[in-house]
Amino acid sequence: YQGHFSWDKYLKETGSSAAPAHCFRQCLTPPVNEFKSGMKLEAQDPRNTTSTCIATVVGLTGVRLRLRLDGSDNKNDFWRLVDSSEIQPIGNCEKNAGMLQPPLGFRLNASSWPMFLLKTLNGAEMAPVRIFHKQEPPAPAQNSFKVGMKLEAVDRKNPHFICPATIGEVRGSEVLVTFDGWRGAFDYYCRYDSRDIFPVGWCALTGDNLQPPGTKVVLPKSPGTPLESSSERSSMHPAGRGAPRQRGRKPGRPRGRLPGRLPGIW
Ligand code: MLY
Repeated sequence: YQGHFSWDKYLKETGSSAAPAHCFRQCLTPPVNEFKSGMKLEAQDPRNTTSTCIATVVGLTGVRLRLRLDGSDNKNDFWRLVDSSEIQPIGNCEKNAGMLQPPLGFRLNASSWPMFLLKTLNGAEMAPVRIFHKQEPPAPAQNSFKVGMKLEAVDRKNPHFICPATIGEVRGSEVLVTFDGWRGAFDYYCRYDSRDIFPVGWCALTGDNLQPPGTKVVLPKSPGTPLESSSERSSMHPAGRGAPRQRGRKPGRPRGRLPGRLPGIW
């Protein structure tokens, strides 16, 4: 559902063009999403990326999963593409001689983690191996983005939103993603091969809800009126510089002593 927003019209009105699909680390046809709410899987803890945790699918939007780490609260949900390398079937961590960790901010005492893990997995609906995608699409060989190109991008401050955006700057392997109509407050730098940026038309293909551009900038009423470009907007409003990171980054929690292997789960 795209409301009344039409990329075709918008590209014409703004005299701009879409970043070609080969610029992105995304499949040309979006991956199939066979996940269901309630399924459990393994995921890297976004706040402590060396930790592999148990996560539950608490929602689905297009080809993204809304995930919540078991033992965490409901304030730190995160979103992953179904073909993300940061999600794996349950059992994968152990197979690679790793240990499942409690999430950052585990709501119980660290010593109760082994029992919590047993209980959370007991009788759980585990996402079947076959619905995971073997591999993430490969990164394009180089950064081919150009300033002014349009795209669809995750709003990292409100990651359930995907919004129309413009490349505001290209520097080395990074690009500045500026959100149309939002005066720079949500802008961020990311690598050109970030999984948070998509070609124009992506949401229409996945059934995701593309937000309309913001209204913080007056759009020209008649065609031909020069439109202030997003890149100019963001350089006038440097508030979005130095992309704000995930909130609540705390030093790593001390790891409780955990058994090398939990018998009888897999
Ligand atoms: N109501 C919030 C959400 C803004 C979302 C902006 N995105 C779509 C670029 C606010 O105004 O802060």
